[in-house]
Amino acid sequence: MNSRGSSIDGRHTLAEILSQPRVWPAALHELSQGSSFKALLSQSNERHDWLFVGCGTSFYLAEAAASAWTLLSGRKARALPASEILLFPDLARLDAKRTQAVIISRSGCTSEAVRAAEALRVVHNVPTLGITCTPDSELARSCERTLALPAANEQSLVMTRSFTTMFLALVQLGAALGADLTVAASIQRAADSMAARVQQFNQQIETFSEAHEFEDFVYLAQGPLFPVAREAALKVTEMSCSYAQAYHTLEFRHGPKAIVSPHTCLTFFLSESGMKAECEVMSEMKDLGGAIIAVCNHASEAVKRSADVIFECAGEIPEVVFPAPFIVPAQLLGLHYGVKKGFNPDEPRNLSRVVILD
Ligand code: F1P
Repeated sequence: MNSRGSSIDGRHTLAEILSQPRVWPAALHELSQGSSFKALLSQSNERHDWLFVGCGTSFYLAEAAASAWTLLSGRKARALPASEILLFPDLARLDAKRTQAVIISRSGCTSEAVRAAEALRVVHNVPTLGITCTPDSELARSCERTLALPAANEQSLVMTRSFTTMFLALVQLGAALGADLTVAASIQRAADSMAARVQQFNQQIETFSEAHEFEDFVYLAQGPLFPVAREAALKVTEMSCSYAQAYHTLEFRHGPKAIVSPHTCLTFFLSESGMKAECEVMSEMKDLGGAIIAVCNHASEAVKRSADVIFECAGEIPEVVFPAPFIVPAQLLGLHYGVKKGFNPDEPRNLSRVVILD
Protein backbone atom coordinates (compact mmCIF):
# COMPACT_ATOMS: atom_id res chain seq x y z
CA MET A 1 0.00 0.00 0.00
CA ASN A 2 1.25 3.50 -0.71
CA SER A 3 0.73 6.53 1.54
CA ARG A 4 -2.59 7.28 -0.15
CA GLY A 5 -3.87 3.94 1.11
CA SER A 6 -4.68 2.72 -2.40
CA SER A 7 -3.39 -0.62 -3.61
CA ILE A 8 -0.21 0.17 -5.50
CA ASP A 9 -0.24 0.20 -9.29
CA GLY A 10 2.81 -1.54 -10.70
CA ARG A 11 2.16 -4.56 -8.51
CA HIS A 12 3.46 -7.03 -11.13
CA THR A 13 6.60 -4.99 -11.79
CA LEU A 14 7.23 -4.57 -8.04
CA ALA A 15 6.84 -8.30 -7.43
CA GLU A 16 9.34 -9.04 -10.20
CA ILE A 17 11.85 -6.53 -8.79
CA LEU A 18 11.52 -8.04 -5.31
CA SER A 19 11.86 -11.60 -6.67
CA GLN A 20 15.41 -11.07 -7.98
CA PRO A 21 17.32 -12.53 -4.99
CA ARG A 22 15.34 -15.75 -5.42
CA VAL A 23 15.46 -15.88 -9.23
CA TRP A 24 19.21 -15.25 -9.66
CA PRO A 25 20.53 -18.50 -8.12
CA ALA A 26 17.59 -20.59 -9.34
CA ALA A 27 17.94 -19.52 -12.97
CA LEU A 28 21.73 -19.83 -13.02
CA HIS A 29 21.69 -23.28 -11.43
CA GLU A 30 19.24 -24.45 -14.10
CA LEU A 31 21.47 -22.96 -16.80
CA SER A 32 24.73 -24.43 -15.57
CA GLN A 33 23.17 -27.92 -15.52
CA GLY A 34 22.23 -27.56 -19.20
CA SER A 35 24.30 -29.08 -22.01
CA SER A 36 24.38 -25.78 -23.96
CA PHE A 37 26.41 -24.02 -21.28
CA LYS A 38 29.15 -26.62 -21.26
CA ALA A 39 29.14 -27.13 -25.03
CA LEU A 40 29.39 -23.41 -25.55
CA LEU A 41 32.49 -23.17 -23.38
CA SER A 42 34.36 -25.70 -25.50
CA GLN A 43 33.01 -24.17 -28.73
CA SER A 44 34.05 -20.61 -27.97
CA ASN A 45 37.58 -21.03 -26.72
CA GLU A 46 39.22 -19.98 -29.97
CA ARG A 47 37.09 -16.82 -30.29
CA HIS A 48 38.92 -13.73 -29.08
CA ASP A 49 36.75 -10.76 -30.07
CA TRP A 50 33.30 -10.79 -28.44
CA LEU A 51 30.50 -8.59 -29.71
CA PHE A 52 27.41 -8.16 -27.50
CA VAL A 53 24.26 -6.91 -29.23
CA GLY A 54 20.79 -5.84 -28.01
CA CYS A 55 18.09 -3.13 -28.01
CA GLY A 56 16.85 -0.90 -25.19
CA THR A 57 17.51 -2.49 -21.82
CA SER A 58 19.07 -5.44 -23.63
CA PHE A 59 21.61 -3.05 -25.21
CA TYR A 60 22.61 -1.68 -21.81
CA LEU A 61 22.83 -5.30 -20.68
CA ALA A 62 25.10 -5.93 -23.69
CA GLU A 63 27.31 -3.02 -22.54
CA ALA A 64 27.45 -4.36 -18.98
CA ALA A 65 28.26 -7.87 -20.21
CA ALA A 66 31.02 -6.56 -22.51
CA SER A 67 32.72 -4.78 -19.59
CA ALA A 68 32.45 -7.85 -17.37
CA TRP A 69 33.69 -10.10 -20.17
CA THR A 70 36.76 -7.94 -20.75
CA LEU A 71 37.67 -8.14 -17.05
CA LEU A 72 36.85 -11.83 -16.56
CA SER A 73 37.86 -13.61 -19.76
CA GLY A 74 40.83 -11.45 -20.76
CA ARG A 75 39.37 -11.16 -24.25
CA LYS A 76 38.37 -8.05 -26.18
CA ALA A 77 34.63 -7.37 -25.81
CA ARG A 78 32.38 -4.54 -26.97
CA ALA A 79 28.67 -3.79 -27.34
CA LEU A 80 26.56 -2.34 -30.14
CA PRO A 81 22.84 -1.66 -30.56
CA ALA A 82 21.34 -4.17 -33.01
CA SER A 83 20.46 -1.27 -35.33
CA GLU A 84 24.17 -0.47 -35.85
CA ILE A 85 24.82 -3.98 -37.19
CA LEU A 86 22.00 -3.44 -39.70
CA LEU A 87 22.68 0.18 -40.74
CA PHE A 88 26.47 0.55 -40.39
CA PRO A 89 28.04 -2.93 -40.65
CA ASP A 90 31.32 -1.55 -42.03
CA LEU A 91 31.69 0.56 -38.89
CA ALA A 92 31.33 -2.61 -36.82
CA ARG A 93 34.53 -4.05 -38.39
CA LEU A 94 33.30 -7.67 -38.17
CA ASP A 95 36.22 -10.16 -38.41
CA ALA A 96 34.55 -13.53 -39.08
CA LYS A 97 37.72 -15.42 -38.06
CA ARG A 98 37.98 -13.91 -34.58
CA THR A 99 34.53 -12.61 -33.61
CA GLN A 100 31.87 -14.33 -31.52
CA ALA A 101 28.53 -12.47 -31.44
CA VAL A 102 26.12 -12.64 -28.49
CA ILE A 103 22.62 -11.34 -29.27
CA ILE A 104 20.51 -10.54 -26.20
CA SER A 105 16.71 -10.28 -26.27
CA ARG A 106 14.28 -11.06 -23.45
CA SER A 107 11.43 -11.71 -25.88
CA GLY A 108 13.58 -13.19 -28.64
CA CYS A 109 11.22 -11.39 -31.05
CA THR A 110 12.58 -7.83 -31.29
CA SER A 111 12.87 -7.27 -35.05
CA GLU A 112 16.23 -5.46 -34.91
CA ALA A 113 17.77 -8.15 -32.69
CA VAL A 114 16.53 -11.04 -34.84
CA ARG A 115 17.57 -9.30 -38.08
CA ALA A 116 21.01 -8.55 -36.61
CA ALA A 117 21.44 -12.21 -35.65
CA GLU A 118 20.49 -13.29 -39.18
CA ALA A 119 22.85 -10.74 -40.78
CA LEU A 120 25.77 -11.71 -38.52
CA ARG A 121 25.31 -15.41 -39.24
CA VAL A 122 24.36 -15.33 -42.95
CA VAL A 123 25.99 -12.17 -44.34
CA HIS A 124 29.02 -11.73 -42.11
CA ASN A 125 29.73 -15.43 -41.23
CA VAL A 126 30.08 -14.54 -37.55
CA PRO A 127 29.02 -17.30 -35.11
CA THR A 128 26.01 -16.27 -33.04
CA LEU A 129 24.96 -17.08 -29.48
CA GLY A 130 21.47 -16.04 -28.40
CA ILE A 131 20.66 -15.06 -24.80
CA THR A 132 16.92 -14.89 -24.10
CA CYS A 133 14.15 -15.53 -21.58
CA THR A 134 12.00 -17.07 -24.34
CA PRO A 135 13.33 -20.48 -25.41
CA ASP A 136 11.03 -21.03 -28.37
CA SER A 137 11.61 -17.73 -30.16
CA GLU A 138 12.74 -16.33 -33.49
CA LEU A 139 16.08 -15.43 -31.93
CA ALA A 140 16.62 -19.03 -30.80
CA ARG A 141 15.86 -20.16 -34.35
CA SER A 142 18.28 -17.58 -35.81
CA CYS A 143 21.34 -18.34 -33.67
CA GLU A 144 23.63 -21.37 -33.80
CA ARG A 145 23.33 -21.73 -30.04
CA THR A 146 21.01 -20.18 -27.46
CA LEU A 147 21.06 -19.94 -23.68
CA ALA A 148 17.51 -19.52 -22.35
CA LEU A 149 16.51 -18.28 -18.88
CA PRO A 150 12.69 -18.62 -18.79
CA ALA A 151 12.62 -18.30 -15.01
CA ALA A 152 13.85 -14.70 -15.36
CA ASN A 153 11.08 -13.61 -17.74
CA GLU A 154 8.62 -10.94 -16.62
CA GLN A 155 4.87 -10.59 -17.05
CA SER A 156 5.48 -6.83 -17.05
CA LEU A 157 6.63 -4.75 -19.98
CA VAL A 158 9.58 -3.20 -18.14
CA MET A 159 12.70 -5.38 -17.95
CA THR A 160 14.00 -5.76 -14.38
CA ARG A 161 14.91 -9.32 -13.30
CA SER A 162 15.52 -10.35 -16.90
CA PHE A 163 18.24 -7.66 -17.07
CA THR A 164 20.03 -8.76 -13.89
CA THR A 165 19.66 -12.51 -14.44
CA MET A 166 20.83 -12.51 -18.07
CA PHE A 167 23.72 -10.28 -16.95
CA LEU A 168 24.73 -12.73 -14.22
CA ALA A 169 24.48 -15.65 -16.65
CA LEU A 170 26.94 -13.89 -18.96
CA VAL A 171 29.22 -13.08 -16.01
CA GLN A 172 29.19 -16.76 -15.03
CA LEU A 173 29.97 -17.76 -18.62
CA GLY A 174 32.77 -15.19 -18.94
CA ALA A 175 34.27 -16.33 -15.65
CA ALA A 176 34.18 -19.96 -16.76
CA LEU A 177 35.94 -19.02 -20.02
CA GLY A 178 38.56 -17.24 -17.93
CA ALA A 179 38.80 -20.27 -15.63
CA ASP A 180 37.66 -18.16 -12.66
CA LEU A 181 35.67 -20.54 -10.44
CA THR A 182 34.96 -18.03 -7.66
CA VAL A 183 32.27 -16.00 -9.44
CA ALA A 184 29.45 -18.54 -9.11
CA ALA A 185 29.78 -18.45 -5.31
CA SER A 186 29.88 -14.64 -5.30
CA ILE A 187 26.59 -14.54 -7.23
CA GLN A 188 24.99 -16.61 -4.47
CA ARG A 189 26.41 -14.17 -1.88
CA ALA A 190 25.01 -11.22 -3.84
CA ALA A 191 21.59 -12.92 -3.87
CA ASP A 192 21.73 -13.66 -0.13
CA SER A 193 22.75 -10.09 0.68
CA MET A 194 19.99 -8.61 -1.50
CA ALA A 195 17.42 -10.99 0.01
CA ALA A 196 18.23 -9.51 3.41
CA ARG A 197 17.94 -5.89 2.19
CA VAL A 198 15.46 -5.60 -0.66
CA GLN A 199 12.36 -5.02 1.49
CA GLN A 200 14.14 -2.25 3.42
CA PHE A 201 15.34 -0.74 0.13
CA ASN A 202 11.74 -0.82 -1.12
CA GLN A 203 10.43 1.03 1.93
CA GLN A 204 13.27 3.60 1.80
CA ILE A 205 12.61 4.34 -1.88
CA GLU A 206 8.83 4.59 -1.46
CA THR A 207 9.28 7.08 1.39
CA PHE A 208 11.93 9.04 -0.53
CA SER A 209 9.72 9.22 -3.65
CA GLU A 210 6.70 10.42 -1.71
CA ALA A 211 8.74 13.15 0.00
CA HIS A 212 10.35 14.78 -3.06
CA GLU A 213 9.44 16.55 -6.33
CA PHE A 214 12.21 16.24 -8.95
CA GLU A 215 12.50 17.98 -12.31
CA ASP A 216 15.18 15.63 -13.56
CA PHE A 217 17.22 12.59 -12.67
CA VAL A 218 20.97 12.12 -13.18
CA TYR A 219 22.74 8.76 -12.94
CA LEU A 220 26.53 8.67 -12.60
CA ALA A 221 28.99 5.78 -12.74
CA GLN A 222 32.44 4.79 -14.05
CA GLY A 223 34.00 1.67 -15.50
CA PRO A 224 31.93 -1.56 -15.44
CA LEU A 225 29.15 0.32 -13.65
CA PHE A 226 28.52 2.92 -16.37
CA PRO A 227 25.96 0.68 -18.18
CA VAL A 228 24.06 0.53 -14.86
CA ALA A 229 23.71 4.32 -14.98
CA ARG A 230 22.33 4.09 -18.53
CA GLU A 231 19.84 1.36 -17.54
CA ALA A 232 18.81 3.24 -14.39
CA ALA A 233 18.03 6.35 -16.46
CA LEU A 234 15.89 4.24 -18.80
CA LYS A 235 13.94 2.73 -15.87
CA VAL A 236 12.86 6.08 -14.39
CA THR A 237 11.96 7.34 -17.87
CA GLU A 238 9.95 4.22 -18.80
CA MET A 239 8.05 4.00 -15.50
CA SER A 240 7.63 7.67 -14.49
CA CYS A 241 7.97 9.58 -17.80
CA SER A 242 10.71 11.71 -16.13
CA TYR A 243 13.73 13.29 -17.80
CA ALA A 244 16.88 11.30 -16.97
CA GLN A 245 20.50 11.42 -18.08
CA ALA A 246 23.50 9.15 -17.54
CA TYR A 247 27.13 10.29 -17.50
CA HIS A 248 30.52 8.99 -16.49
CA THR A 249 30.80 10.42 -12.98
CA LEU A 250 33.81 12.67 -13.56
CA GLU A 251 32.41 13.78 -16.93
CA PHE A 252 29.50 15.43 -15.12
CA ARG A 253 31.72 18.35 -14.06
CA HIS A 254 32.45 19.18 -17.71
CA GLY A 255 29.21 21.10 -18.36
CA PRO A 256 26.17 18.93 -17.47
CA LYS A 257 26.41 19.93 -13.77
CA ALA A 258 24.89 23.26 -14.85
CA ILE A 259 21.46 21.67 -14.31
CA VAL A 260 21.99 20.79 -10.62
CA SER A 261 19.41 22.31 -8.26
CA PRO A 262 17.38 21.08 -5.24
CA HIS A 263 14.98 19.61 -7.83
CA THR A 264 17.69 17.37 -9.31
CA CYS A 265 18.00 13.79 -8.05
CA LEU A 266 21.56 12.49 -8.56
CA THR A 267 22.27 8.77 -8.10
CA PHE A 268 25.94 7.77 -7.74
CA PHE A 269 26.77 4.11 -8.44
CA LEU A 270 30.06 3.93 -6.54
CA SER A 271 32.80 1.57 -7.61
CA GLU A 272 35.56 0.42 -5.26
CA SER A 273 38.33 1.14 -7.79
CA GLY A 274 37.30 4.78 -8.28
CA MET A 275 35.40 5.56 -5.08
CA LYS A 276 37.66 8.42 -3.88
CA ALA A 277 37.38 10.40 -7.13
CA GLU A 278 33.65 9.57 -7.44
CA CYS A 279 32.97 10.76 -3.88
CA GLU A 280 34.66 14.10 -4.62
CA VAL A 281 32.11 14.69 -7.39
CA MET A 282 29.31 13.59 -5.06
CA SER A 283 30.42 16.12 -2.41
CA GLU A 284 30.54 18.92 -5.01
CA MET A 285 27.01 18.10 -6.23
CA LYS A 286 25.76 18.05 -2.65
CA ASP A 287 27.22 21.55 -2.22
CA LEU A 288 25.33 22.64 -5.35
CA GLY A 289 22.10 21.62 -3.62
CA GLY A 290 21.29 18.38 -5.46
CA ALA A 291 19.49 15.46 -3.75
CA ILE A 292 22.07 12.65 -3.50
CA ILE A 293 21.45 8.90 -3.62
CA ALA A 294 24.51 6.66 -3.16
CA VAL A 295 24.49 2.99 -4.23
CA CYS A 296 27.62 1.18 -3.05
CA ASN A 297 28.94 -2.07 -1.70
CA HIS A 298 30.20 -0.58 1.56
CA ALA A 299 29.64 3.11 2.53
CA SER A 300 32.79 5.00 3.49
CA GLU A 301 32.73 8.07 5.78
CA ALA A 302 32.90 10.29 2.66
CA VAL A 303 29.73 8.62 1.34
CA LYS A 304 27.95 9.10 4.66
CA ARG A 305 28.89 12.80 4.69
CA SER A 306 27.46 13.57 1.24
CA ALA A 307 24.55 11.20 0.55
CA ASP A 308 20.94 11.88 1.56
CA VAL A 309 20.07 8.21 1.04
CA ILE A 310 22.52 5.28 0.98
CA PHE A 311 21.93 1.79 -0.40
CA GLU A 312 24.68 -0.50 0.85
CA CYS A 313 24.55 -3.85 -1.00
CA ALA A 314 27.30 -5.19 1.27
CA GLY A 315 27.81 -8.47 -0.48
CA GLU A 316 31.36 -9.87 -0.29
CA ILE A 317 31.45 -9.85 -4.09
CA PRO A 318 33.86 -8.67 -6.81
CA GLU A 319 33.21 -5.32 -8.52
CA VAL A 320 32.38 -7.15 -11.77
CA VAL A 321 29.20 -8.52 -10.13
CA PHE A 322 28.08 -5.11 -8.73
CA PRO A 323 25.75 -4.23 -11.69
CA ALA A 324 23.14 -6.82 -10.63
CA PRO A 325 22.54 -5.66 -7.03
CA PHE A 326 23.26 -1.99 -7.81
CA ILE A 327 20.45 -1.64 -10.37
CA VAL A 328 17.79 -2.81 -7.87
CA PRO A 329 17.39 0.52 -5.97
CA ALA A 330 17.16 2.31 -9.34
CA GLN A 331 14.44 -0.09 -10.53
CA LEU A 332 12.53 0.66 -7.31
CA LEU A 333 12.99 4.44 -7.74
CA GLY A 334 11.57 4.31 -11.27
CA LEU A 335 8.56 2.32 -10.05
CA HIS A 336 7.72 4.34 -6.93
CA TYR A 337 8.31 7.71 -8.56
CA GLY A 338 6.03 6.61 -11.40
CA VAL A 339 3.29 5.63 -8.94
CA LYS A 340 3.74 8.98 -7.15
CA LYS A 341 3.20 10.79 -10.47
CA GLY A 342 0.01 8.78 -11.05
CA PHE A 343 1.35 6.33 -13.63
CA ASN A 344 0.98 2.54 -13.61
CA PRO A 345 4.45 1.02 -14.17
CA ASP A 346 2.79 -2.21 -15.27
CA GLU A 347 1.45 -0.31 -18.30
CA PRO A 348 4.07 2.33 -19.23
CA ARG A 349 2.91 5.22 -21.45
CA ASN A 350 3.66 4.91 -25.19
CA LEU A 351 5.56 1.59 -24.83
CA SER A 352 5.03 -1.95 -26.13
CA ARG A 353 6.60 -5.10 -24.70
CA VAL A 354 8.34 -5.84 -27.99
CA VAL A 355 9.27 -3.51 -30.87
CA ILE A 356 8.22 -5.30 -34.07
CA LEU A 357 9.06 -3.55 -37.35
CA ASP A 358 7.30 -4.05 -40.67
C1 F1P B 1 14.00 -4.88 -25.83
C2 F1P B 1 13.09 -3.69 -25.44
C3 F1P B 1 13.00 -3.54 -23.94
C4 F1P B 1 12.05 -2.41 -23.56
C5 F1P B 1 10.68 -2.67 -24.20
C6 F1P B 1 10.84 -2.81 -25.71
O1 F1P B 1 13.28 -6.03 -25.61
O2 F1P B 1 13.68 -2.52 -25.96
O3 F1P B 1 14.28 -3.27 -23.41
O4 F1P B 1 11.90 -2.37 -22.15
O5 F1P B 1 10.17 -3.84 -23.63
O6 F1P B 1 11.80 -3.86 -26.01
P1 F1P B 1 13.96 -7.48 -25.85
O7 F1P B 1 14.58 -7.48 -27.22
O8 F1P B 1 14.98 -7.65 -24.77
O9 F1P B 1 12.80 -8.43 -25.75
